[in-house]
Amino acid sequence: MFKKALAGIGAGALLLGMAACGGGDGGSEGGGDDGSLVIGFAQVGAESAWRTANSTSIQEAAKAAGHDLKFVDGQQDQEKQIAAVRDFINQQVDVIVLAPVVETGWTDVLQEAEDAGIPVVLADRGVEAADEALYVTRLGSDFAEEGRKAGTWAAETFAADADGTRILELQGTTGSAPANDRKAGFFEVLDAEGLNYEIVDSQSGNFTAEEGKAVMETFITTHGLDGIDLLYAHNDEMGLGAIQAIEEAGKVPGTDIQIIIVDGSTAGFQAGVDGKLNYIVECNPAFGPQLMDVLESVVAGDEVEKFTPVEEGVFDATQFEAELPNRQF
Ligand code: GYE
Repeated sequence: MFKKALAGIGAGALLLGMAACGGGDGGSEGGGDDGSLVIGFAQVGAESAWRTANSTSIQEAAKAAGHDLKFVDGQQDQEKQIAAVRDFINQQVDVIVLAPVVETGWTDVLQEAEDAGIPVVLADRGVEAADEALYVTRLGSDFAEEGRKAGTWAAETFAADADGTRILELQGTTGSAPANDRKAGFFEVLDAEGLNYEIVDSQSGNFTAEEGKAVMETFITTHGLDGIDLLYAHNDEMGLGAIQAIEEAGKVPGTDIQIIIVDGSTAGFQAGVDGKLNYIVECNPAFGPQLMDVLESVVAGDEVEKFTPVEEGVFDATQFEAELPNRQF
């Protein structure tokens, strides 16, 4: 439509118009002629320090790159995220970034974006494999690998535990990619290593401190803590909430029960320095600048990998203190 309106008013103006459309086929793709993009970002929510750091990283990187970022906080609610994506489609943004709260239920809205000619890039979390053709690429963590890292430490730490390792698990948001994959990767390694273990209980704490604490209180009421060897919490907040519940029950977290967390926030590392937990699998939220590169490539029509993992480490008790000052969130 834009090109049509410009037709007949001179080749120079037409070229300018095409540049504004990124040389696309008349859709809204391409960004401004200064290379700036209008980006619609449907974020999960603000449930954790990780999430806040991730939002900040993406907002700052967009600003630094001169892009216009339309940011919507989905409040951990898929319906809100779907509404945000539809709104971005109506606004004809250049590219949509979606951090899907859960893996399923995206087919229709992703199809709508494709029909509108607007590319979708997943940031952080993934969607089910059936929807793979409906997004361009995902930039984020390898959650299964994070689970395997946690499992590797647990299998080594409890290898000599002859009467079996009794495990509690605090899962992330039900149906989310990190909850599904951190669980799968963890138990994959325990099984592969032949650890003798029992899952005493496993419930979702929705990635928040409040729910993590509440679920841990229920675990303690139901099973007690005597004879429980390990708590595997899928993120820092749930682990920190659980630590409070354990202390309130008169036990010593990190000693009476060993604890693994995933993320590695300042508060998580501080708890490690204080001896309250035993292993941290890092999940890196600071991929804003990398995301801007990906978005620019996608809008330019360059080939991009279907998945770009961010780099992440692991830390045990001997490393907590030295690493604490390096934490960015
Ligand atoms: O681990 C957790 C957050 O999707 C990787 O979401 C992210 C997870 C992160 O709530 O703290």
